[in-house]
Amino acid sequence: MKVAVVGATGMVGSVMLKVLEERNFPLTELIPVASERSVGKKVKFGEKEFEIVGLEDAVAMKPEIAIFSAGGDTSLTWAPKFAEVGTTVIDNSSAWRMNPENKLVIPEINANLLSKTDKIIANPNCSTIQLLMALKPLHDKYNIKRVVVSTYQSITGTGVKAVQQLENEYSGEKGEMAYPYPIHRNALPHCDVFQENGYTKEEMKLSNETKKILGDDSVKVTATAIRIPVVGGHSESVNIEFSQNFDEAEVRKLLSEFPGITVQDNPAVNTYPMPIYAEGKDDVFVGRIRRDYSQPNTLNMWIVADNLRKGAATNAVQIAEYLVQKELI
Ligand code: A2P
Ligand code: 11C
Repeated sequence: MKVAVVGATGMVGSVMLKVLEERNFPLTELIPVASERSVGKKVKFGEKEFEIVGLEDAVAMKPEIAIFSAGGDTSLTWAPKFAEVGTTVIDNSSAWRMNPENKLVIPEINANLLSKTDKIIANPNCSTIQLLMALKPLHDKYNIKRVVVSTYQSITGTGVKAVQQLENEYSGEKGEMAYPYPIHRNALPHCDVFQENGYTKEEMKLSNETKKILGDDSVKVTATAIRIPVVGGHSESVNIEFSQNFDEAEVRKLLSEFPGITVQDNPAVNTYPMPIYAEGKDDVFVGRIRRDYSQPNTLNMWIVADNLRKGAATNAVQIAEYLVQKELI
């Protein structure tokens, strides 16, 4: 497989390279792509170095797969150009996610929807992926009516500029601000831009993408997304109301058996998921599983995952693996 990684120098793109290498993706040629600023520079992949090329040249090289993480505008303009030359694009931006023509895929949940005709496949938002991994087995069994989720999101979701802002604040240096306020010793109830309805775009992604991935518009989600000064991953406090009663032991079993989930839940010895341990791992970690005693048929839990891994790069590479395995390329 000839594979292009668009945004190869970025926060997610560099993890994509790492994940492709770690998982021994059947790659015959790597085409790292970035902006004109980076063309000619080199990136390391395994023992080799590859030269970064521009988008025009990358299209001309007709890769079988292009994995994009270079922002929505780049995806909107360039994904169709790759698709035209026969490349299958897996896009990590929000550009194509809610377009009815494009599949929104978490391989453990709905990769079966994919066919040879899907030329631009969307990777969901990071906070959606980890939420849905935990919701899917429970929805199948008990039918979810409503979810209330509050997120505690890593600054790596914003990109390099945010990581730099936090480092500057630690060291007392002045520099460019990624956020409107300091992030060190702070919590910002503000991820992505505000919309007319008073929610942020990040909060609405959690609601809209959930319905599309579950293929069920009846599942209601209301979200509050918070940015905190953490780098290892996103955390989510989740309250789930089912349309029927559930068995707590069965919930634990369903979660433990779902591929890609690790249950970490033993309050007696202070075992619960935390971003400091999720960092660099591909799994989604679930803990603090307990009945909500304030109303019937309702469950609380805490979900943590590395937003750059399962929330972005790993999920995209898993989609690519599925396409190869099922000979859909
Ligand atoms: P570059 O490093 O040349 O700017 P992040 O999300 O960490 O900010 O990274 C964004 C990624 O997208 C980088 O690899 C960046 O390349 C790339 N990128 C940004 N704008 C473009 C563009 N117009 N064309 C191609 N790649 C782009
Ligand atoms: C964040 N979820 O942490 C974002 C980052 O739609 O892919 C990724 C934005 C997206 O702020």
